[in-house]
Amino acid sequence: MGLSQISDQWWSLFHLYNTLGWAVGIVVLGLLVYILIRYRHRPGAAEPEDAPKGGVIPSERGSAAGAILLTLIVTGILFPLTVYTISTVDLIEHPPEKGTIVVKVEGFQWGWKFTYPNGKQLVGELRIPAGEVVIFEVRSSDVFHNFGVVDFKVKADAIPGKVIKIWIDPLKTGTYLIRCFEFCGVGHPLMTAKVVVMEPREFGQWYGKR
Ligand SMILES: [Cu+2]
Repeated sequence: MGLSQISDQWWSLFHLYNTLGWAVGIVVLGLLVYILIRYRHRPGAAEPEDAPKGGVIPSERGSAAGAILLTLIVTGILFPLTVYTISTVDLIEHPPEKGTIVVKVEGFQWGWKFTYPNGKQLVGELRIPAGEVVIFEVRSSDVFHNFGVVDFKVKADAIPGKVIKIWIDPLKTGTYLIRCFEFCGVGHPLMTAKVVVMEPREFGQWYGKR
């Protein structure tokens, strides 16, 4: 947590879906086990009165009020989830208007090349300052690749002839993994790079004048 705005939102969305998934799973499996025990076959014992009969549709179909209530509860859960999910995708796909650094990212068989606004180039390593917005313009010089900055939870296709923008705002210094997420030939498993998030002052010394 606290790695970037997008990864924070991604994780809170993940925990929300994970918690709901567990809650639904426990209720469904709990009911299943309860029913298996309650209506199990007991030699000699009479069937419970409310036991379902094979091939017979129960005449009691529940109440309309119950059906409406359940529909409202399900909608009340799913609608906010949809809105939250769409807003997260929207955040990832729309870089802030004023990006401080725009780095051109070029995928090739098999590696990643990074070009900075001042012409500096790096292959296999991306250096960026902490606390700033970094926009990536992702492209490819040969086949389809996919540029994924794993811990920051962003990914973009690298497609020849196309430029796709994604962004991150790293808040913590450190070294993180970049890798290709689209099978692109025999070298694909080795198509990684690292992103080094530096103290702004240290980055400035390396980068020079902006
Ligand atoms: Cu690849």
